[in-house]
Amino acid sequence: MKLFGSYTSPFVRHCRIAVLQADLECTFVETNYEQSAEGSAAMRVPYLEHDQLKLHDSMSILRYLRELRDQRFCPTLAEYDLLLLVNTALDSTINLFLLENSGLDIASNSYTQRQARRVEQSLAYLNDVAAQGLEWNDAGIRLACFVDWAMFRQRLDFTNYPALVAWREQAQQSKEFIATAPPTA
Ligand SMILES: N[C@@H](CCC(=O)N[C@@H](CS)C(=O)NCC(=O)O)C(=O)O
Repeated sequence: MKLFGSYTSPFVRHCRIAVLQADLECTFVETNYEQSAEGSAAMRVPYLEHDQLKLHDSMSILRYLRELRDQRFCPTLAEYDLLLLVNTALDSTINLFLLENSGLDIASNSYTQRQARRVEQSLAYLNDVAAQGLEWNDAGIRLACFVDWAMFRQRLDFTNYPALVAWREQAQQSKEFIATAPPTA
């Protein structure tokens, strides 16, 4: 089994955590933009190959990895919905990051303004959810990967979201979360 990705992507990190948790034999193939454009129809990382199987999104990869160990992926509707909400906020944050890096003025475009509002509204909601308590399941892991990535890239201000900061601190107790941290240099 081969997992293609980068060491900084939060989507890839979540999959790497699942590989470690499941103690699966899996080769990590570091993959840049050019290689992912060749290797995946979605032109993104992560993607996974296992024998004849090819998966193009972290969600299907996670489901596959969990099922290889006879676990159900997102067994409750509440966990699934939370995972999707975290993912929506993460997608928007990363899109804004990539658009800004490509030279777009994201402050003056009406759709990127909407994306930025989506992120803030999601963070406020997720902060309330985190304050009530989270579990180290796929929704909780994705949220920790998101917050850690946003801090690593200095993309978001978490001053008003103390429960999200606390959740990231709690995540540091997971050996898989520590082992998959983005490189600092
Ligand atoms: N929905 C996808 C999102 C993956 C994604 O956005 N990956 C980013 C890296 S963090 C990427 O490869 N972006 C390249 C691009 O958008 O061209 C998943 O969950 O796997």
